[in-house]
Amino acid sequence: MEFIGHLDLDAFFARCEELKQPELEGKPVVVCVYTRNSSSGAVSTCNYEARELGIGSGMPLSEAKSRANDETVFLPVDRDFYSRKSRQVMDLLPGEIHQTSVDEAYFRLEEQPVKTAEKIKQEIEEHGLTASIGIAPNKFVAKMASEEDKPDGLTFVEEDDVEEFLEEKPVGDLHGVGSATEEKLNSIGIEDCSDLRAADNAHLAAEFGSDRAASLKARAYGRGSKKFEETEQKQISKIKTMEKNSSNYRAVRKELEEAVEELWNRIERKEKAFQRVTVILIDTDLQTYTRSRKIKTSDTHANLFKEADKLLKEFMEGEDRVLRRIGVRASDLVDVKKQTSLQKF
Ligand code: TTP
Ligand code: MG
Repeated sequence: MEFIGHLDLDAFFARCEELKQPELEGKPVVVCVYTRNSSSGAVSTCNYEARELGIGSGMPLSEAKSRANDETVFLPVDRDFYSRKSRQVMDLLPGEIHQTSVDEAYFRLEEQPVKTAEKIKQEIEEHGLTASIGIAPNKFVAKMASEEDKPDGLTFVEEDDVEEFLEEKPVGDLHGVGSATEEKLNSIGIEDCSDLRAADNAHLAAEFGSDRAASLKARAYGRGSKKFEETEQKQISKIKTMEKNSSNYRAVRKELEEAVEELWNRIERKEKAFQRVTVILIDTDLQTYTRSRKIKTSDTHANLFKEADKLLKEFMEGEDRVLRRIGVRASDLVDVKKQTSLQKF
């Protein structure tokens, strides 16, 4: 049975700031988008300590300041840092992922979904972050499940439990139900999913049209798509923990070979060619290093390994690091079919 996982990092930007400045931990931290100067703007996000003071995403800075205590720290967003952390986390997810924002992604889970998700959470913690993961038979229930037990949550909703999981959820929590639909539903006495299930079909259809009425009902029962959006994937990576920590090029190269092998399987299945190869190296202090090179469009396993190996060698010659994890990324992907037709010209 295949499940969908949905990952959402906890208080993401704020947690990143705590990682940059560990002395902030324990204090309320508010990350802000400033408009003109340090007195006007809005809250992007804040940590859980700040949420206890009633501060939250989207709040005007002036209001956040009025709720803050002496310990509260206000900081500007540092998108580059967050993107780097995000990349590290997304690389930990298995297989093809559908990333929907800097801190959210869907991924597939097959055998032992809970165990796999626990392992992913653990690996994320090694990067100093915590995540909430929802597992369900489809995407929209998975997303709701990841919200269920934030922060640091793991919620598994099996097929047979979907209806019960949704029963008392307000209709506004359902994917595809915006505030206008929510208001309209509320105005005819439909507050939660069990109300929506019980609603008279003709009545619903009269309000929303028959297609929309049917899709709302389906949502109330937890029926939804498993399909990953057909967004064009621009990169694929594979990172693995090595059998043993090592600073020896030969030993690391063997591990790299395995990572390349796994990555190659996925690239080949997708019929992609790549134009950039990156190696990702994580040492025993969990520092991440990347070495990357743009190459001529290529679609062979041999080239992928050759380029990755070169990058690894250069890194190992230049840096004396004991490595713990190793990864490889192929990016600037193009369709093999398109590429060959281009070459004809
Ligand atoms: P969220 O996942 O919504 O928020 P979060 O990760 O901070 O907190 P939670 O533990 O509830 O998941 O959004 C991810 C990041 O997007 C967040 O860290 C900051 C940014 N963001 C904004 O800039 N403005 C907003 O209004 C929201 C909601 C988020
Ligand atoms: Mg989040």
